[in-house]
Amino acid sequence: MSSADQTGSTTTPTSSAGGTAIARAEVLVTSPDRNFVTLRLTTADGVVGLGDATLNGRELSVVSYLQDHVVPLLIGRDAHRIEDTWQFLYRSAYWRRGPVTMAAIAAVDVALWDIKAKLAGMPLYQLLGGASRNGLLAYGHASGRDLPELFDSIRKHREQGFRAIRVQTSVPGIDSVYGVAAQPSTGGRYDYEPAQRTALPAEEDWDTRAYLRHIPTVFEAVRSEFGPELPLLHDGHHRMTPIQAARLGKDLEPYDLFWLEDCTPAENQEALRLVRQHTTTPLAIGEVFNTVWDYQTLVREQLIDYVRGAVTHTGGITALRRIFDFAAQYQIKSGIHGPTDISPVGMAAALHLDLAIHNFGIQEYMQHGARTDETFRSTFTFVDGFLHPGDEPGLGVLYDDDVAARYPYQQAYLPFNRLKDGTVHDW
Ligand code: KDG
Ligand code: MG
Repeated sequence: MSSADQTGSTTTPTSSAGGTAIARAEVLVTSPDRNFVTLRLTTADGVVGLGDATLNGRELSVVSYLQDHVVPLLIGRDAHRIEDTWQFLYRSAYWRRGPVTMAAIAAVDVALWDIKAKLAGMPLYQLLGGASRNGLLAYGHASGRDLPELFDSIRKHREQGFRAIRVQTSVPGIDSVYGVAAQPSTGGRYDYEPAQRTALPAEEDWDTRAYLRHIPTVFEAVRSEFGPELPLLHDGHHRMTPIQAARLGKDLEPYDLFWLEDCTPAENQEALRLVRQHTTTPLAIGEVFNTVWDYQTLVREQLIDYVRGAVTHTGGITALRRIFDFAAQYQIKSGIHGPTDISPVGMAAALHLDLAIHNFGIQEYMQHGARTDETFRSTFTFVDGFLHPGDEPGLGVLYDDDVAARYPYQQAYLPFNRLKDGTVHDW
């Protein structure tokens, strides 16, 4: 798919901006290892800003939202007016929230922060208050179809430097389970499966009772093999009812998890009251959320311990920063979503924000493939288990149009689940 682009000027209240007026806005689509949508804004003076607008499995909806409804509003606006632009895009649409809208707003917001930091000649984290730490503890994804494969994968992650590890395994009696690498030859690294490049979504199967029986035995084995120190995480991927989640949290308490993620489909925030009453296992939620309102009860009632929002899906740095500041008043920390469907642009934005906020918890780091890294050339580093966004002015990411053009968009879907009797279940 070719890029969409709009140049020229329209009359806006901010069109007297001169050199910092947005002169060009391009929506770029590429699929090096998976689909990515990127917004590139260029000012009249030629300063370029990038924002990630990738919504896994629904990429072209955000392309259309940006291209048809947002880009025409941007031309001529002063790139410096980040807050005003955010409020304008959020409020003037009348229709609020939702993943498509908020991914589009996020892309504009991050591209404007990139431009502002480049104009200031500083890495973005400096504009957000400067570094609050030296590096960002990152967790990687280990998985295995059985314990030997899982142990091997955990060892490989530790060799790569990871000091915190997410553990996902197959469950006896279930053919294909979220988070488990299909091929152990990849080192047990779970990667590209979430958006399969197929014309229809892949069907997987699920059995919560079998899962609840199996997972505590896995953590018992991992703890006895790797000892008590290693921070371990687990993703329930929205599959449990509140009472099932409460049971899993309780059963996992002896293994001292860093967090249990997405134990229930948390659009029902009140469900977490029940989970919380029963377990001290720390809870992390929010990768599918897109505004502060999704966290209102969860934060105010201290029903979670980590906010999992992504810069890309939560309206950008401007909005996610506010969620973290709100959460900080309740001793809730950050755990920004960082799978491979967040592009290197979205990842860089996350790292700048992580470095600046006080209530940083941990950063998910799934590692992109070589083709993605060649398309998006980034300055962020991963050394000895810690990420750092680097010190280039702006975000520190360059988009290579020539490389991107080699990888056209491909239809891709996330899988879905059916229970044994054929009922559709949360994936
Ligand atoms: O797009 C869906 C993926 O980002 C999601 O399945 C990954 O749950 C995920 C995680 O924790 O990284
Ligand atoms: Mg998750």
